[in-house]
Amino acid sequence: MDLFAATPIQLVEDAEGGIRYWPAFVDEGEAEAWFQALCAHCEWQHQRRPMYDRVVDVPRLQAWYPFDQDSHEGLPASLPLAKMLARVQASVPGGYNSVGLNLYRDGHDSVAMHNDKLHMLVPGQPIALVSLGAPRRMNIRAKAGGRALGIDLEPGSLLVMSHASQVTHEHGIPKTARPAAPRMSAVYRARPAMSPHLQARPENGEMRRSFTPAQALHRQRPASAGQGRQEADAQRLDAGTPSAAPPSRVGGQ
Ligand SMILES: O=C(O)CCC(=O)C(=O)O
Ligand SMILES: [Mn+2]
Repeated sequence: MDLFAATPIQLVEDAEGGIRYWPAFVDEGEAEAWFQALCAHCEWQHQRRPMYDRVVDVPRLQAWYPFDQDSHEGLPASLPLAKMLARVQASVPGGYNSVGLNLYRDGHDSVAMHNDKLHMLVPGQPIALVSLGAPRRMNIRAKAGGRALGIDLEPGSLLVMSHASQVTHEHGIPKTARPAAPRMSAVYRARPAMSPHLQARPENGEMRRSFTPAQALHRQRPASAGQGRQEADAQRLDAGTPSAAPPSRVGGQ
């Protein structure tokens, strides 16, 4: 194994490993192959969420694959997700049973500052985030206050956040005015066992649209600004997947 990849940068400290970053977790060629395969073959969805009196777009595409922790049943053979999981497990062992993917088509796509939803995470288990495609900045901020830490998530990198860090810190990917090529994150989590209706991916009342691979990277904008759909990212509602939590809850996946 590459010694470089074996040494994480410690960004936040806590009793569960804090937040750690491996810049060169996999080599460029492998990262690019994973990115291309996931772009082409994931079942990308564009969510819309009710917000006050309107329905707004979630400003990124998403895909979800719950899977069996032992057999990995649920991870499609056409995707490199099982291989990626094996790499994650070798560095940061965990009880992963779900992977959520985000596709940021350009600098307009984003995820607002949030913590991942605690009721959707097994306590003590890590959250492992593999970045692919173009680099994008993630901001990490202590809820207690202070300046945000900005970290440029490189393709082929791994960011691991402890469960405890979701209580103390928030993270987000801000929009950028700079030209930004597509970027993807694959986020492995340990979800608690829950009733079948909660395992279903979308939130109650949520509207989703599917994308073919060819459409996935082509942003479809409203015909005229002002009349079109509003994006949710100015609010904190866009952060994360579907859950049964009340819509006002700040939450990630
Ligand atoms: O794309 C990323 O790096 C962050 C995604 C995230 O925070 C989430 O899915 O909850
Ligand atoms: Mn998150």
